[in-house]
Amino acid sequence: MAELPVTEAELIDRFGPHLNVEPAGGWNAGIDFDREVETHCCFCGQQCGIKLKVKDDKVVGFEPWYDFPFNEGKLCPKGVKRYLQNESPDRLLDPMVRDPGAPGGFRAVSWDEALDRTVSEIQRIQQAYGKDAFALLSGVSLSNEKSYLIGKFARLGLQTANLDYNGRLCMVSAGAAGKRALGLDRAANPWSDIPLADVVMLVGCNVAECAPITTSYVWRARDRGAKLVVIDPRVTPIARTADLFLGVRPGTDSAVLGAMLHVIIENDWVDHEFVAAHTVGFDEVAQSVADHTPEWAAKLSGVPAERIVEAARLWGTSATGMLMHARGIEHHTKGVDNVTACINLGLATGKYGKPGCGVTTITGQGNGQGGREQGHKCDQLPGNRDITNPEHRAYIASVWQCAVDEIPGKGLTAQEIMNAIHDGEIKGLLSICFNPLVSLPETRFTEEALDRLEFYAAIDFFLSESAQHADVVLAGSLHEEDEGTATSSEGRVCKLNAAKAPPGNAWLDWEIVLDLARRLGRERYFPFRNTREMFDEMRVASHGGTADYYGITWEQIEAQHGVFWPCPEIGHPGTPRLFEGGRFYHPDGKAKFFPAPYRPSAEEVDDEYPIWLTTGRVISQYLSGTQTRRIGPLVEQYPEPLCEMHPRLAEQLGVVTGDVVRVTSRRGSMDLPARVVETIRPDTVFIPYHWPGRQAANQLTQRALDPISKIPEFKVSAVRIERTGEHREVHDKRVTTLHEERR
Ligand SMILES: Nc1nc2c(c(=O)[nH]1)N[C@H]1C(S)=C(S)[C@@H](COP(=O)(O)OP(=O)(O)OC[C@H]3O[C@@H](n4cnc5c(=O)[nH]c(N)nc54)[C@H](O)[C@@H]3O)O[C@H]1N2
Ligand SMILES: Nc1nc2c(c(=O)[nH]1)N[C@H]1C(S)=C(S)[C@@H](COP(=O)(O)OP(=O)(O)OC[C@H]3O[C@@H](n4cnc5c(=O)[nH]c(N)nc54)[C@H](O)[C@@H]3O)O[C@H]1N2
Ligand code: SF4
Ligand SMILES: [Mo]
Repeated sequence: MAELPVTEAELIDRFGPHLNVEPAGGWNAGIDFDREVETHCCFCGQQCGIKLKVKDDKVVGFEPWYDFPFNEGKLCPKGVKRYLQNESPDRLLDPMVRDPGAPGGFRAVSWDEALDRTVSEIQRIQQAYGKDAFALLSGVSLSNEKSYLIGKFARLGLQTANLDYNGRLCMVSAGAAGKRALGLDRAANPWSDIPLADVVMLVGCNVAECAPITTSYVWRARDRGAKLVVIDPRVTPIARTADLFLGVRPGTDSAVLGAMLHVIIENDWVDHEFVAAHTVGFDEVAQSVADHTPEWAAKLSGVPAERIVEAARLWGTSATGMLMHARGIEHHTKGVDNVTACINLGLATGKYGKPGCGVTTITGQGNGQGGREQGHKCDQLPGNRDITNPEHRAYIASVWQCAVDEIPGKGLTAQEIMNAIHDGEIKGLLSICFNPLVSLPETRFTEEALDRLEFYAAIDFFLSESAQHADVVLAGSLHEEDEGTATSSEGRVCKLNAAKAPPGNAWLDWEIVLDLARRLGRERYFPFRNTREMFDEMRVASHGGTADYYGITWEQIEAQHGVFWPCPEIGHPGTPRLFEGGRFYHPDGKAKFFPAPYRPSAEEVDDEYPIWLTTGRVISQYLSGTQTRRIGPLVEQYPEPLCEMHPRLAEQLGVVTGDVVRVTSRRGSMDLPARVVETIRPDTVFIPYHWPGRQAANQLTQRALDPISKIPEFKVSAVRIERTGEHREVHDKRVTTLHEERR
């Protein structure tokens, strides 16, 4: 392979997250602080342990927390710089109401005015149009306790069915497939299993940039001689060190994964004993891939048939193996099928419930795992219970001490809520920890919808792009200002500790929610005085559900450096590895195969829109960027979106790095500089999505949803690209690093 640019992520990939190298004089050199607080990173689902240094009720720095076993002091650039968001001049210090006459369009008001206004609008809208005409959109950067509180607040405070969360854009395909096949939705393994695998297969996950600490686990496996297989349209940093790379065309994974199963069956690499003892439905799945030959899959996916056969051989013949996937295969109208195809590979070869064996999603947001278990979703009650199941409803009603029929039924999912707002069926919205204007597909549609709301209130600590469309903005709390728990990608429940109090007139998020409940006259359901009391009720509410937290105490979490759920009794040590002994979580103890044959994506390329677009992330920016676009050193590293394209496509278009191109889909168009790289398929371009407005990748994406999980198809759009004639220096540290390297 040709010499490739050296990126920050690649450095991490080569040397391990290297920022735990203690500077001369020690971490504390030059930083004056009063105390250190052991807590976790506010960003991704790795939930790295970190110590925050505090001086005069301000977070002034950090120090690696070497004793926390998951990351052993390692941090990625976002973790290192997170403390800088604390003193941002943009921090909201007061509640605000829209006032076109005021500078910035908002005027600071008292909490009484902001909350009374919000409650009177909720009541007006619900009286005029029905309870469900007021919706709540939430997010899983929130702790388990807040997720639990929001779920209960929607059902018993607002009394609306229409509650959903930003994990709908993230984890739901994996969750639905896991629950359906295995009876439980959690990573199958602790990460300490990765180094025990003989083959590590990474499918649609940019580990080095999006789950950076996972890199060191993969490398430890490789140091033991494990083979690394990567399936991705881009040669991501970790893929550059792979033994086998399958450069799949976006949207064709189920063809490739199905063909791998076809090869495994053809060569009889199936673990018949495991399949017979612990699964049902294998024959139907075998039938469904009978025509998925490697040659057929090669035509669709552009991956040479030999590589598909080789990947199948590595997976099918090695004694141990871990398959890890993320949004690359989940952000599709067949996201659930893609995950199911991965699970089928694991079940067919008996790679579950043993050291170094498992098929596992890598969660995204900080509490992407815990937040999807505590009754935060439109179809769910705490403990990952089903809101339509009468027994589950009765149990939760007993915990909440309400009548069963006080709990509303299943509501709309996040994108469906936005569609209903656009249609005028939902008239009011409260959002917390969600920036839909940047993160939902088809930006123009979302903006139209937000402007049609009769009333919109947002709880945030920054005036996000969505909050700019709100009538009332409620100044909430940063991660480091509250305590609670969050559950990492591994399924490890971690303890978050408060480092400081919210500044100015900002409140803790949960104080805002409790006050709204009180003003709505529903305080009898919300007697909580602190986070601990919410945690304790949540434990009981989760008891007997598949996501059982009952036995977990804060003290045990701190003593053990995290507890893996399920943990059904006090004194139980937790469950790091799931499915041991081939025991799955369906009533019969067996896993279920489901057919997942290939079907096309919602949109195909044609003469007018001949190029595939896929979207995703870069290491230094986080999600809709509200936080990381306010942290100088991270902005400097990757200040604006760039359109990654292969030299062959660039040549066809007559484009070099820095030339501004116009990328147009059936939804809209955007202008942005090209970045020419050899690390992407020539028929595909990649745009990171962390920016708003005219820089938003979601101007181009579509609202097509997976029929089961209702996740949008962020990973496949058809576009055309033209030069605009403009050229700009692109300020991408990675490109600069390349020049410096070559000098
Ligand atoms: N730096 C950073 N880290 C993050 C985040 C962040 O915003 N920034 N966000 C966090 C969150 S919430 C999430 S969900 C995770 C996401 O983590 P990932 O899923 O790893 O990240 P993405 O960039 O969305 O997509 C991953 C890869 O999928 C590939 N891909 C695109 N289309 C396809 C396809 O059709 N098939 C296959 N096989 N691959 C495809 C892309 O090329 C990309 O390399 O990251 C978490 N960590
Ligand atoms: N095109 C494209 N679009 C995508 C994706 C993609 O790959 N491509 N990925 C999707 C994925 S996986 C995800 S997870 C979504 C994420 O999409 P969002 O959830 O909309 O993104 P965030 O940036 O996390 O927005 C959260 C908002 O909550 C605020 N916030 C953060 N923490 C807290 C807190 O503790 N309390 C309060 N009150 N507010 C808080 C932040 O300031 C921010 O304004 O985007 C999705 N959109
Ligand atoms: S963003 Fe993720 S990998 Fe980076 S330090 Fe935070 S938790 Fe760790
Ligand atoms: Mo995500």
